[in-house]
Order: sequence, then C-alpha cells, then structure tokens
Amino acid sequence: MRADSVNVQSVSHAVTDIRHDWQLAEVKALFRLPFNDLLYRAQAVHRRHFDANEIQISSLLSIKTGACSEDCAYCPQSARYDTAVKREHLMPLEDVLKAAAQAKAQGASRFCMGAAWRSPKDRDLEQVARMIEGVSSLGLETCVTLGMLTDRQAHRLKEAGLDYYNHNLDTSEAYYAEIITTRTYQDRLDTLRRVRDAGIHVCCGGIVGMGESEDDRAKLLLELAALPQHPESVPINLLVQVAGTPLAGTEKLDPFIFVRTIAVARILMPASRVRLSAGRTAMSDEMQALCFFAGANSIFYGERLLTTENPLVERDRGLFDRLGLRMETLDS
Ligand code: SAM
Ligand code: DTB
Ligand code: SF4
Repeated sequence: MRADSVNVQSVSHAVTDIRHDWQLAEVKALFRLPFNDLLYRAQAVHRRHFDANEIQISSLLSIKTGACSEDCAYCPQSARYDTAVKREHLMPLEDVLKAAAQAKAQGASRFCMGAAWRSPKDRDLEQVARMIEGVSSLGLETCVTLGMLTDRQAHRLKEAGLDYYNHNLDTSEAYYAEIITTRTYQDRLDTLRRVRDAGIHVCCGGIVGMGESEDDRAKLLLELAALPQHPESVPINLLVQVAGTPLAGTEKLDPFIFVRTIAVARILMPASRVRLSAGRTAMSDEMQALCFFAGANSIFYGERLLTTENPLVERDRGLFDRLGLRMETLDS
C-alpha cells in the first residue's frame, strides 16, 4: 500500500496509540521488558496497523560517491578517512534509469538515490530532479538522500515528484557530538522540518552499534516519536564497520538489543514502516526473522547498499519464501 493512501485497519486505532509525548522512563522501561513480553507487545501493535506478512522493498543506488566534506565517524564516504571507497562524480541520468529499471524488475517498489554531500548545490539538484522524474515514470516510488536542504530545494524536489526524503538523526543528541562535528543535531531537525513542510514523506532513523548507551538508543527513538508527525519510514541501521573509519573495531552490539530497538521503534511509531536497514549481511536468517516479528516491515533489497554489501536478491527471496512473507506491490 502507498504511504499516502489510508490504511483502513489503522483508522480506528490511530487515535488511541499514535503518541508524540512518550517519556524517557517509559521508553527505557520498554527496552527492559522481558524479551518475550516486548516482542508480543510490538507484534500486537504491528498487526493493528499493517498486514504482518507484507514487506516493503526499496533498492539503493549511490549516485555520487565518496569525497564528502563531513566527518561522520561511521561513514566510508567521508574524505577525512582512508577507506577503499573510490570517488565518483554524479552519475549520468541513463545509468541511474538503467539501475532503477533493474531494481523494479527484481521486485523493488521504491528506488532510493543517495549522494555523499553535506548539502546539494542548486546545479546538482536540477540533475537529481531529472532522475526523480525519470524514476517516477518507470512506476517506482522515489526517495533521495542528499544531505541538508534549504526550503527552496525541498520545494524543488517536491515539484519534481519526490515521494520520500531520507535524512537520519543517527543517534541521540548527546552522542551525536561524539560522532559528527561538522553539523549539528538542530541542522538535521531543520532539514526534516523543511522536507515535511514541502509535503514530502519523511524517512528518518538512525544507527545502533556505534558504542552508544541504552540511554542514547532510547533518546533517539524518543526524538523520532516526538516529531510533529512520525516519519513514514524509520530506518534502523546496524553499524557496518568499515576499515579506515573511526568506528571500525567498535564492540559488537548484542543482537537481542538490536531486535529490542526494532520492537521499541514499532511500539513508539505504530503506523510507520520500520526498516531493517544496513547490517543485514552480518545477521543470521533467524535474527532477521526476529526483527520482522518485532515489527520491521521494510528492507533495502539488492546486492549493494550505497558502498557496502547487502544480501543477494536470491537469498532474500529465499528467506521471504521460508517465512511466508510477501513483497509489497504498489497496487496491492
Ligand atoms: N550524505 C547524506 C547524509 O548524510 O544525510 C546522505 C547519504 S548518508 C550515507 C545516509 C545515511 O547512511 C547516514 O545518515 C547513515 O545513517 C547511514 N550510514 C552511512 N554509513 C553507514 C554505516 N557504515 N553503517 C550504517 N549506516 C550508515
Ligand atoms: C539509511 O538509513 N541507510 C541507507 C540509506 N538510509 C541511505 C544507507 C546505509 C549505508 C551503509 C553504508 C554504505 O553502504 O556506504
Ligand atoms: Fe557525508 Fe553523509 Fe557520509 Fe556523513 S553520512 S560523511 S554527510 S556521505
């Protein structure tokens, strides 16, 4: 189902369980529930709002790679770190459309284009606008992630027909300063407001496994749930540790804490698509199944995320078959 159509099942419950006033103590209490109780609760919320066996599928393409001026400590595309990522200029339109057509043929319903920019230049934005128009005309939903935007740029993207803008808060405000120094949390919130005001759907989440505390994870989710409107899509990324980045070698997160994070996101943002995002190559099939049970109902699909690996399409199809999951189609 498209995000802009009405989810009939959710209507009667929307008034009761969509909240923007969650308190830190409540969120921490959710994180600390016995695992079975937490998952049972998340699954119940999930079923009130969604078909529990349907997964939304997006494919990613890095349309401009590497040489980014920002210092995000997790990111292989920052110019400040010596990683194996090769710099590539903005991709030609035809190449983007070829990749989008392939993603559609493989079953994706949304195509997400990412650029390693602090913020786009107006000249570049016009090229991205052509890409959005082209991808839309293939019958795919469109998403872009280009960094910080001005009001005018957000409106320009809307005019080009953009469906979703991805811009993550990444972590709690307190921990953010340990991870990124070249822009502020408030910068991120400002862009999110501009995207929302321009009438574009918001895709906003974060990364766990960066050495943050339980408090930071709770505060990230609290921050997302306190937005005036919950993001339609909430990506929960498990840090992909890339050699050369400052976060390479960070202690691995207990997988059950990752699943708990998905479950708490589902409870706090009942009608949002919770996306099991980066990090799936390091997860067992069983762990991914637990994430789906905890309320994740979208993934990135295709063998690459932006610069790092993602499970092969055949493997994901096999997993969906084994779990009886269906891929969302735009007319379903
Ligand atoms: N440059 C733009 C920006 O930062 O908003 C858009 C692209 S950026 C790569 C998109 C998101 O990818 C980041 O906000 C971050 O959440 C996620 N990401 C980047 N590197 C990651 C990694 N190593 N592991 C997990 N998520 C990562
Ligand atoms: C999101 O939250 N995760 C995606 C997407 N939004 C753009 C990106 C993950 C990137 C992982 C590291 C890489 O492949 O470069
Ligand atoms: Fe640049 Fe985005 Fe990577 Fe930060 S996350 S270094 S802004 S590409």
